[in-house]
Amino acid sequence: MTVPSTLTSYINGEFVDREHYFDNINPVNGCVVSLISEANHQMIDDAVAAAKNSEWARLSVKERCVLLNKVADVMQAREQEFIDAEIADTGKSLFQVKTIDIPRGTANFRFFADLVQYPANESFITETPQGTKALNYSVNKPLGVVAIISPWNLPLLLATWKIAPAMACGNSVIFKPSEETSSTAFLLAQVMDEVGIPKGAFNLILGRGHAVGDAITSHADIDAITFTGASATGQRIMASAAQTVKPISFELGGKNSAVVFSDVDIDKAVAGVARSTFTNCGQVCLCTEKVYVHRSIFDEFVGKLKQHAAGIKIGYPTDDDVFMGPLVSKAHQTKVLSYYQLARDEGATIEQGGGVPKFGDERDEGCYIEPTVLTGLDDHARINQEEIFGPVCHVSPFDSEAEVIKRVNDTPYGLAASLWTENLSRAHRVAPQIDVGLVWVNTWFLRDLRAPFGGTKLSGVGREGGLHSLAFYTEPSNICINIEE
Ligand code: 6OD
Repeated sequence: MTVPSTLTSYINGEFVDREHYFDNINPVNGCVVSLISEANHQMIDDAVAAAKNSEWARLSVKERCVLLNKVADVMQAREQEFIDAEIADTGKSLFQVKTIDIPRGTANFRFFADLVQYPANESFITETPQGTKALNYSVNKPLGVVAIISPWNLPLLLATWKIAPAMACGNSVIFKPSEETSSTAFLLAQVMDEVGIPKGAFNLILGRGHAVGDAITSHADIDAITFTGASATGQRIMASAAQTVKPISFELGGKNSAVVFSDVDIDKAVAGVARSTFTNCGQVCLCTEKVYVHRSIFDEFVGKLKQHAAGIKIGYPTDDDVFMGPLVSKAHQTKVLSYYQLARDEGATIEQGGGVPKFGDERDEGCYIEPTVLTGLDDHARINQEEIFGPVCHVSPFDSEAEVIKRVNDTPYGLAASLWTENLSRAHRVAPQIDVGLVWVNTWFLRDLRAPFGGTKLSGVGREGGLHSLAFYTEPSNICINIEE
């Protein structure tokens, strides 16, 4: 496995090592993978100034798209390095990195480089009551300098989901990845450099939130902020953005439900709910944490879900058939374990898991955790209200459609839900009544990059995806021309 040993920021087309380092830890065994050179405020000012002055916005759309497609080509050519780096930072399984994280990284660039070339501008022929005629048309201009702050759970996927449309629209970016996962961000900066992206168009700032995050989000010359991460951080960024009334786009936390109706094929539904709960160790904002199962099939469903969880292979991310590696960090392992303890304290039945697996080797120093299935709590238990972000779900019985809709919506979050039913009318009837940004029926995390993505309530502000992304990353300016003789 080859992973860069020192990670630095990339500002105005140069890699900048401030020689002030913190450790990047491998969650498999707690060892240091690399050193991260932390940026300072001067470097942020330099990056923002470079972004403002970059020639990127002055390139034609076609020129920008050719370059962004080249970024995707080089990422693909260096796929193995991206795979190794993502695994070293996160411990996620090779299968997942190869099938989800890295392919979506390149797909994001290709998709937005294509999409941005086709939308028409709005135009109207206007006739006033007095008989004056005018042509109104709008031009969609880049916002300027966009700050992109991305999380550690799907590092390359979620960063490029924002970097690609922002740059395709002609913005320069200041990209701050999570301090837990800087390796693929650093590789991406190398790719931008290799491809010859104009200086200042892409700037990478590495460092911890307290050291660099606040200085970026409060910077007066940043024109917009897009962020994926915890709701509490989103609230802080929103307050900071309010000072200069910056546009924001936020994908925040979730407390997502799966609803299993009595008409399902139970084995298929168990497999689907398990995938939605345990993928990436539950560290996807879309993962299921609450499962509602019709009372008539509740016992059978719980029995099969327990069996499924018990059979999940946990181990080294690159070993064959491993589905779950470790959680991302010790701090996160401590947090998820505190919820396992809280479940006990609140009186839950631990149907499966609830602890830390023992390996008898270096992995015991890592951040592993057991996939866990809980039952027995009511909807207002903290376990059923707070986002845990681990491989755990609580399963409850329900009796009627109206009841379950009410219970699913009884949360401060509104990101995603999945419905499991063979009854098409029921699916159409129930889905729009769930107060979330995304409802999947008989599937989960099946993505079309054109579809609106985002959440309601504490789960976010705005939508990205397809034309929604282009709308966020541009500012329409209307031009009204009098066409009277
Ligand atoms: O698939 C995507 O585009 C996306 N934004 C996924 C978000 C997952 C959050 O953890």
